Amino acid sequence: MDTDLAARVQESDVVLLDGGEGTSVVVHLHGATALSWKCGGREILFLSKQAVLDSSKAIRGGIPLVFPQFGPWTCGPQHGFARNKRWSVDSQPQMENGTVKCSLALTDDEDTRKVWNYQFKLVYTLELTTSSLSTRLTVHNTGGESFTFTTLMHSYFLTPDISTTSVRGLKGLTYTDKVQDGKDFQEDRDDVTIPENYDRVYQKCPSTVTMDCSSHTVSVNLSNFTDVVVWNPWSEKAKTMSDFGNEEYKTMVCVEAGSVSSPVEIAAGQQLSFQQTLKVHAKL
Ligand code: TA6
Repeated sequence: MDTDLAARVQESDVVLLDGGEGTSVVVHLHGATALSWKCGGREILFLSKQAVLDSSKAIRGGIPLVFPQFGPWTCGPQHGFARNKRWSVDSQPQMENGTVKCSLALTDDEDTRKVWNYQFKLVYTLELTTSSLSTRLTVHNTGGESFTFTTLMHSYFLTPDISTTSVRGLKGLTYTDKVQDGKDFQEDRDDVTIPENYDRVYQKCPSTVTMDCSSHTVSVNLSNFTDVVVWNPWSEKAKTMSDFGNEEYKTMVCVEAGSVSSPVEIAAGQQLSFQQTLKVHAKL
């Protein structure tokens, strides 16, 4: 783990997946939030220098997990409780045929049932190879009645410069623009550049979208997710976030795999899995 990251966390709060050859992932048990993903020595995830890592609030960066509610929530803070709870290690990191696997779990407790009275178990599995990271969330309805939820992997990607960064694979999709009063629009660009505050929910997404920046690309392959959120707070909103530097919008973009545009129903006893597979392609 980077020495500067090691200095910001308690060893007992994090799990390290070490793939060797400059490949690793550091996951914080608070929210099962991946803080860092190094691929061939390159850091792929953005983590704010002002992110709070003492488990007192959701982590600003990495891959926060959103469950059971994406966006504003009448039962509690937006984006639900999963990113603000302490997860347990379900299976320790293990290398198998060149892939490091690890899983974390979260089950309902009196705090969650107080705000959202359903029984569940979430199992979050990370699989790391020399060029990819897969993150899979399996939702188990362990109660006696069905419930609905929305879920998302709120991935923050590092970029050398937002002005030379784009997202590909969104052309032709309908998106809900939260910056324009939630109105729907059609994307007509092959390369979606981000010149200002973007907060868009692209719906019925193809299996793969790609974040393209000057040094590398990250392809995001969706499995069972239906939507992709593209978010950058830009300068004005950056100033309103205490755990985000005023200039940090220039070196990050969120490309978030989710099922958020319509609620997902899960029957009693059923389990549903949602996965993103992230692949890095360095530019020569
Ligand atoms: O995913 C985009 C978004 O929903 C934005 O609207 C913005 O609120 C962002 O999430 C961050 O939310 P947070 O609660 O982590 O500050």
